[in-house]
Amino acid sequence: MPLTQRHFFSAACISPLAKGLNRRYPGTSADRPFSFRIHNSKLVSFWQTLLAGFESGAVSWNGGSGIINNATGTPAHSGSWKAKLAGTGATRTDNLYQQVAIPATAVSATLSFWLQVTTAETTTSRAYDTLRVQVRNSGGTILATPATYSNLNKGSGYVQRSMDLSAYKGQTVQVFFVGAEDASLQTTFLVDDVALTVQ
Ligand SMILES: [Ca+2]
Repeated sequence: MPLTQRHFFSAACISPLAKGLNRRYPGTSADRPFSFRIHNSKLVSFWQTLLAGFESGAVSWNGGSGIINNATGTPAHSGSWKAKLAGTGATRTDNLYQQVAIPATAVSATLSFWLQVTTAETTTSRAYDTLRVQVRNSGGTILATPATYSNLNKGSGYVQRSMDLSAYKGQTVQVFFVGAEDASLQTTFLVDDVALTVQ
């Protein structure tokens, strides 16, 4: 657990479970809320989410206008805001990304988010419309595509997805979502509560 003495004393002086305090994870450049848990007077875990969420709107995220929205017709998983990629029934590609430095000292780095897929496609075997989750370097080059979802993942509610990004410790990367739709039959990808959690 890559804690500094400053973190330890901050934790020990407050409460057994604290959340929402702004601290800077060692090796990162911005203060963000962090959480920790104390058991038997010992700090047993410490974690921090490095990505900014959607509740402030399109702040911190890059991509096409309107992707991050609070339209009530496509509800968020939590709060009012979420990202909506594709969903037009016409050929298009929506990009959404945030750049983040994953500290070299992190023990683990896990990307998680909640995804809901609705579609007018009826196939049970062909992925016509896709949402790719990519890791790109700061120049935009694709390093990996840890997950791809499609119209085949349709469902009536949000489902939590997660993937291990610990291979990118010590790197500045773009967490990148690409929603691509073919020429007919809409598929909507709703993404919310994106978190990159390091411990
Ligand atoms: Ca389609």
